Amino acid sequence: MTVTFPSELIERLRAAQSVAILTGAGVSAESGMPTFRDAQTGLWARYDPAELASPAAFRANPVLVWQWYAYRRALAEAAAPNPGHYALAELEQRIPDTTLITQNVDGLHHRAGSRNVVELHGNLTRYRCSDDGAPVEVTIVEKDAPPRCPRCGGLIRPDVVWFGELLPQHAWNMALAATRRCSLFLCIGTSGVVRPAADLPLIAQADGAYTVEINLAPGALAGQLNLHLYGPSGTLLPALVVAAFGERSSIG
Ligand code: BJW
Repeated sequence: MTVTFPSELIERLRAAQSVAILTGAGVSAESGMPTFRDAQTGLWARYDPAELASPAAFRANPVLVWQWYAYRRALAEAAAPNPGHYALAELEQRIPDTTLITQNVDGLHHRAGSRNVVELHGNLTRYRCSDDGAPVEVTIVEKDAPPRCPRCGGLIRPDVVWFGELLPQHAWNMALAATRRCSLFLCIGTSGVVRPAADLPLIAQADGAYTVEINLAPGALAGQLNLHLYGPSGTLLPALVVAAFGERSSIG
């Protein structure tokens, strides 16, 4: 598929010394990972993801929330990065000061070869104690119910950020610093409704960066950034890298 991009975007990408990228669930949709605002399927069809991703949900029904994360971890392990993930890894090769800020917890950016990844909402494969907050090593993931913390007996939970919880301070600081120093900010596959991540493109824009949204369809950010490109990120991102830098190297 041939895609034509505005020449201003191509020129800014070629000239950029520093790029910040925010990704959301949409970038992994073409790897078969369900997004948050899509209806879930199968066993999980009757649950709203936004209601499972909260400390209150875990307190009320730790078994249910644990099983949901075990299911999503298995999905992520079976999934492969898609051409959108690989194109972003390629972009980092072309522009070394590229920071990939992701809200995703599936690890697919790392698996595609991106190195400078800031995980704002944690990672599905790490765990911590829900009582004392300390990291816990879980080698065999029990699918049915959360194990107990070997130190204090508290329930173990995934090391992800739920609604009402603070983002990891270091990750947030890294994301903010990259946002403030970039000349180009790409916002990809996110509904742009969950804060504080959704504030980042607007902060970049206020600081003078050229801001671009890539999404399947218009959403909360529509009309707010410098440029909006609508289409699947698995098609648009590889096409953008080729348009700016020529044929891709052998990443992926
Ligand atoms: C494609 C595509 C394709 C599909 N190609 N595109 C100010 C006002 C009101 C509320 C708040 C506020 N500030 C903070 C809050 C509260 C809350 C919040 O933002 N609520 C809003 C819903 C209103 N924020 C928080 O609680 C945050 N903490 C915080 O602010 O702490 C301070 C505080 C504490 C106490 C009180 C108040 C403040 C924490 C947020 C944590 C979010 N956690 C989750 C779960 C992570 C773990 C897990 O994965 O299970 O993060 S919720 C969920 O949403 C997940 C996602 O990372 C995040 C964003 O979702 P995302 O990625 O945008 O996915 P979707 O599904 O929404 O969108 C997919 C998009 O892709 C769509 O646009 C599609 O079109 C597109 N797409 N296919 C391109 N092929």
